[in-house]
Amino acid sequence: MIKTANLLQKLYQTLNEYINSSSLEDKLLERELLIYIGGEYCPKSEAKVSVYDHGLLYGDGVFEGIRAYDGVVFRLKEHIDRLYRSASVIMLKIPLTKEAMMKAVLETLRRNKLRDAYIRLLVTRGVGDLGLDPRKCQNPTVVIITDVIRLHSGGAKEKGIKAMLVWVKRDPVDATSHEVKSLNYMNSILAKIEANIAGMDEAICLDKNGHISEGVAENVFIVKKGKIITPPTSTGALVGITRDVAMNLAKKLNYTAVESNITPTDLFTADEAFFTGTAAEIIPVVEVNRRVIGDGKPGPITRRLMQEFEKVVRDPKEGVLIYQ
Ligand code: PXG
Repeated sequence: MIKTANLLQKLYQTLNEYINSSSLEDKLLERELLIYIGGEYCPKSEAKVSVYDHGLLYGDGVFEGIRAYDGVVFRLKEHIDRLYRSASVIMLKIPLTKEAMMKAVLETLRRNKLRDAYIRLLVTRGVGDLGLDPRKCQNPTVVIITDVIRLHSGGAKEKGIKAMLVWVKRDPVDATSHEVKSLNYMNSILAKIEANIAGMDEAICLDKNGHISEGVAENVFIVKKGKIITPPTSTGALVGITRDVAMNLAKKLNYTAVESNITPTDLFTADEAFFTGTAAEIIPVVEVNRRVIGDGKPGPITRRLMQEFEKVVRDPKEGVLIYQ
């Protein structure tokens, strides 16, 4: 009897310890997320698209990666605008108005009771036949995934990361340009594989003229003599929303921030370097192809921008509130 009571008490204690130690993120994951697919909200395990969908067969579609911070979807309007711009370039007619799309994103977040989230919004060409002719696809598929955000591990923000210029050239602007945020990410994946096998944290791609273009899912910045520089989108880089935020913050803090071509030598000899992106936020780059950038630590201007960025992403004026 006493033995059982002791055992029960021990069990209760262990359970309590587990509940207290598991992060909010883990707890959230214990219930099944709902995914929006074509107007329906499906449990994650049932959320499926056809194997005849040209998004799967050909990477034919567009997407956005968006984040919500403390109940504010940061720059939602800008992400929606970019999604529709990308769709218009590939002549994909999204079957929702921008307003309806925005509402669907917010509703998906609410149904999942999320305040801090990573949102993946995608529109594929839809179901067609096995040929690639997009005219066969009459109904584009809209998918909205809202999930908990997994943060970078290993102190990347504090220590900075190591990047590598790789042999994979950024797709040029007269090809499958990353100016369009399409579902075709093979260019980035090839670059990422090179960084992975070299044991580096991230890859940087050059354009076909040898200028720095961008990372696999991040824009690149350097700081030289107090001036902040990022490559123009003519190098094939995405018109990054975080890139735009960083440029605006830099100007607000009275730094000179310009778009200009960057050579590998410019990057190797920069005082500071950093990446920007929705998932990466602002992340210092302290080494490129084993050349140490500055003193090998996140630089003062990068750190200043990171501090301001932390504030701006939570500002309700910079996004849309999930819960009114
Ligand atoms: N360049 C490319 C090629 C990208 O895909 C960025 C730059 C940064 O853009 P934003 O607008 O996010 O500042 C991206 C971002 C992820 C992820 O999980 C992000 C992207 C694509 C795939 C995954 O962060 N796009």
